[in-house]
Amino acid sequence: MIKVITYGTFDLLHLGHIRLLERAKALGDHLTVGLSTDEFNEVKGKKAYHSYEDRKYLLESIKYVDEVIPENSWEQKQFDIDLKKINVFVMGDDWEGKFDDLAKYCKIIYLPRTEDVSTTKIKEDLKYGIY
Ligand code: C2G
Repeated sequence: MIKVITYGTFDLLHLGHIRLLERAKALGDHLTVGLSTDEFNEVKGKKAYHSYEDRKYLLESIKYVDEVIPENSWEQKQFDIDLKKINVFVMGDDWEGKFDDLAKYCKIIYLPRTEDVSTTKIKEDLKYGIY
């Protein structure tokens, strides 16, 4: 069984998130998502609209997602990969190169981001009535 993992905040779930999860799952048989906790989002300089519990519930409702675990730190990835015997680590290519150090533990794949959609863009468009 090929096990895949990816990480993120996945706030205001949108097409870009779903397409990332779909492509990540297609790379194996099992997809784990490391979901940024509200506390870790502070470290990342992000404030999610939905709580961790709600973002977790939403992700668990997606057919491509097999498991959701908390992402509490930048450093946990190697331990998650080791503990869960992950074969493939996937991120959108806005992270291109940033996690290459994990190549000693598993395959690293950066997937092209989906154009013209982001949580930030959704918030901005709603704020200025652009929709
Ligand atoms: N994504 C995408 N296309 C978009 C928007 C996002 O492919 N239009 C991808 C991102 O590249 C990322 C995933 O969807 O792989 C989740 O996006 P975010 O929730 O913004 O993740 P981020 O805050 O970048 O957290 O340790 C890693 C971090 O937790 C990543």
